[in-house]
Amino acid sequence: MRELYIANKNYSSWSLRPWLLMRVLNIPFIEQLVPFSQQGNFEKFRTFSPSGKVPCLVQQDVVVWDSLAITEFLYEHHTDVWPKQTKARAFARCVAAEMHSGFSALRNICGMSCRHSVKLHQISAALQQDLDRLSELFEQGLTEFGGPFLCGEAFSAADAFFAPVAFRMQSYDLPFSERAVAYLQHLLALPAMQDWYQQALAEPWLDEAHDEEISRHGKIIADRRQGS
Ligand SMILES: N[C@@H](CCC(=O)N[C@@H](CS)C(=O)NCC(=O)O)C(=O)O
Repeated sequence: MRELYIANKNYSSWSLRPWLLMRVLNIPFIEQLVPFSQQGNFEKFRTFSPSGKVPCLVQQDVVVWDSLAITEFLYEHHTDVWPKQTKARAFARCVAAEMHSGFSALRNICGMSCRHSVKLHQISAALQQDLDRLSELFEQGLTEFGGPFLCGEAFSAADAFFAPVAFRMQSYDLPFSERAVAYLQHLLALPAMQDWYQQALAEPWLDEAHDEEISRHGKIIADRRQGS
């Protein structure tokens, strides 16, 4: 059985992608959650992941240690990972790659933390540019392929790659276009997204570095962590 190594559900946006993809597409896996530690993660994560990062998929003697590589590896045996139609599949791959290598303002300013609500100190020009581009590409996908998912009727890896954006929208109340908000809310309502969210709220671990980063960019107005 394949094992998926991930970190804290509250914070680990990269872990969410393959986890959600496999959950929604019913691709069996054993979850191995290794929480972030204050002392640094590199040596700990290096025991299973050559890059010292998560997510990492292990299937017998095959190790795949990057969320996009995991997606392509899964596609070899599960063709519903990417859309069936050529044009939709090309679009899905482009936007997933764009998310994988871009949107640095969104990533740096709005770190994923499912349990928090945050009022940003400001929306910088760079962040606004990322938000505008996201609204644009969501609207393009929804218009061309008919929704409710980004590339048509079926959930695909493209949606998995934007799932962390949905949690960020929820936490930071980000100003997307109306159709973009509706799409991201559709992702948030998926049972697997709700499971991830509830498990994130129930996690006992806090990560000071992540929390400090969030406080640098905004004021924390709610913490939904269970027991807090
Ligand atoms: N490009 C990688 C990025 C993975 C990544 O940055 N993972 C973060 C967790 S969300 C990590 O492992 N960080 C460990 C650390 O910063 O010490 C992927 O897509 O898998």
